[in-house]
Amino acid sequence: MTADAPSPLGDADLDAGLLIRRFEEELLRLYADGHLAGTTHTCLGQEHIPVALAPLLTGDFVFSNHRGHGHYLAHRADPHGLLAELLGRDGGVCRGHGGSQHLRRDGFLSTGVQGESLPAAVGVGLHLNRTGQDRIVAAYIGDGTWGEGAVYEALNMAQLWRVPLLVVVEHNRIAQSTPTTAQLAGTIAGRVAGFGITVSESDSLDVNEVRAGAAPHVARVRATRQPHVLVQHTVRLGPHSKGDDSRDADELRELRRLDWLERYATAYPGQFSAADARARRRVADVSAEVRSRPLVSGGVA
Ligand SMILES: Cc1ncc(C[n+]2csc(CCOP(=O)(O)OP(=O)(O)O)c2C)c(N)n1
Repeated sequence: MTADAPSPLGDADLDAGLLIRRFEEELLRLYADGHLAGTTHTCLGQEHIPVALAPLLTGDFVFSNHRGHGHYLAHRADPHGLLAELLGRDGGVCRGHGGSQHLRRDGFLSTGVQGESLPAAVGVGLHLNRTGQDRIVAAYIGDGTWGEGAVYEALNMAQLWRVPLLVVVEHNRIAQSTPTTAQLAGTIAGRVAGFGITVSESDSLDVNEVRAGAAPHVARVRATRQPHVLVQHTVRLGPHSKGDDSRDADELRELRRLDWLERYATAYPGQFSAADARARRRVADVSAEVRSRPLVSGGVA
């Protein structure tokens, strides 16, 4: 991963990335002020991945994980529904039953149980094949989730049954507080190859490059109905959930230097500041409007 100048983005991509960033910063404020109960895992620094992939996966199934707000916002563009879900207000994606980690809407499903999504995604892919659809299933998982046996069982069947499954690995080199180097023998690519599944790997933090790199693989999964694993290296800028970052100050400083949005702001200040003003206004409006809604039963005032 490098801190090179990013390539120019269209406003839609920049708006999508900034919506995720400012939305999650608002969540941290709401948590600190006592409006948000439970926990929340932010994807600060990783927003470029779903922003890059969303246009390639319109109409497809998307499975997400515990760090799923950015996935939902990029793929379903519904900040009101998400915030209402998180705050237990009227109009939440799952009427407040799912919270941060368990969303279900229009083919978007998330689970906070590591590895749980892949067997379900294989089942969905099998159904899509049997019903003659050309839709595919994408599932975002972290590098730490390669410690779950269900991942391997699912990959095995996905390859045997020729399931149109795209596994997107957001490889941020840490699982909660455990560095990946301390828990993963070999490589993810090597493990995937053991199933005869194709794998591609990128360490680009540039939306255009990530999209261009992924596009042929997504098209091949769709056309051949065979799985593919896309390993996307990235940086987790925030703590695992809140206040639980085990990394030292030097490492965090180095990671912040790679922040794709900060580098974009430096490279394209005019476009960035206009888009940022839009995103901040939008998030402020969403937050005020959703917080004015009635609580569903069990919500936190
Ligand atoms: C089966 C299971 N075990 C443990 C946890 C607790 N947990 C939540 S996230 C996480 C680490 C996940 O790391 P990784 O897959 O690398 O994703 P990241 O958090 O880095 O995005 C753990 C241990 C869980 N959610 N599910």
